[in-house]
Amino acid sequence: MSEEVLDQISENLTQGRAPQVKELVQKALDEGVDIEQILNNGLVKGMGIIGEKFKRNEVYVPEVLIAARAMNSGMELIKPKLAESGIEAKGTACVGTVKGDLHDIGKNLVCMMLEGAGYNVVDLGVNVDAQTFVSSAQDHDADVIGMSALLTTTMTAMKDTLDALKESGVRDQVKVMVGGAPLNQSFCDEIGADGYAADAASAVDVANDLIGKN
Ligand code: B1M
Repeated sequence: MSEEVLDQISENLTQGRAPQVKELVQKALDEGVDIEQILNNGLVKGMGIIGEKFKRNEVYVPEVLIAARAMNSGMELIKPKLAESGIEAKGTACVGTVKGDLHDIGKNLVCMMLEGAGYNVVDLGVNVDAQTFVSSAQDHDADVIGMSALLTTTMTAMKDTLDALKESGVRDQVKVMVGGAPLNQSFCDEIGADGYAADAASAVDVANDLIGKN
């Protein structure tokens, strides 16, 4: 029975049906299904399916955004209970678009995917300077810093953050993941970041690899 409702949550999420997802999550809670199961075998599973389809170009940005909205509608019911239950997030990721850059669609997708995969995500927004990345990593005890850039003129700001992390002595305590259309693996290597992800679904794989949570 519980498996059936979990499958329905996952299926409706992939279809982007927010009201149904919310209703089904409430039904599962009423039936006494474990919240970790609702999260992992319902919501996160559905978001994972969408992520894989997005990677294969079987769905596009609008479908992912709609699925993420459905995920959030279920999460509204789960979040307060998660805090009570003491279930730990996979890790904390502070994610932002670098200084001088206002593009946030890709960064938002990365945040949604990470959240969907069980991360506690601190969305720093756009035009984030190096010091803000550093202090938010310290304040939130982040496992991962995620930087996004869409402009060839702003991708260089990523190096400033890496330098600032070193100067503040926290570089060894946090993994740095970078992404955005003008980037590639060799740029990531060149600036000394820990991981590069080509798309939002891969960002989850890269973050998991970086913190050893596969
Ligand atoms: Co801008 N823009 N834009 N723009 N814009 C581009 C990026 C551009 C390629 C367009 C072009 O000329 N063909 C060009 C950059 C050229 C270059 O640098 N080589 C450009 C330019 C020049 C500019 C302005 C300078 C234009 C001007 O004013 N003269 C200006 C700059 C403003 C600024 O940032 N300071 C500007 C402004 C804008 C808008 C405000 C109008 C708007 C942004 C709205 C918003 O984001 N809220 C905008 C848009 C929409 C675009 C395009 C059309 C689309 C970008 C987008 O959202 N893509 C873009 C052209 C294009 O790409 N076709 C363009 C969809 C998104 C899902 O993809 O962001 O790549 P993307 O994210 C992907 C991956 O890259 C990856 O995962 C995502 C999902 O798969 N990813 C990560 C991204 N971040 C990641 C982080 C990770 C991991 C993966 O880990 C942390």
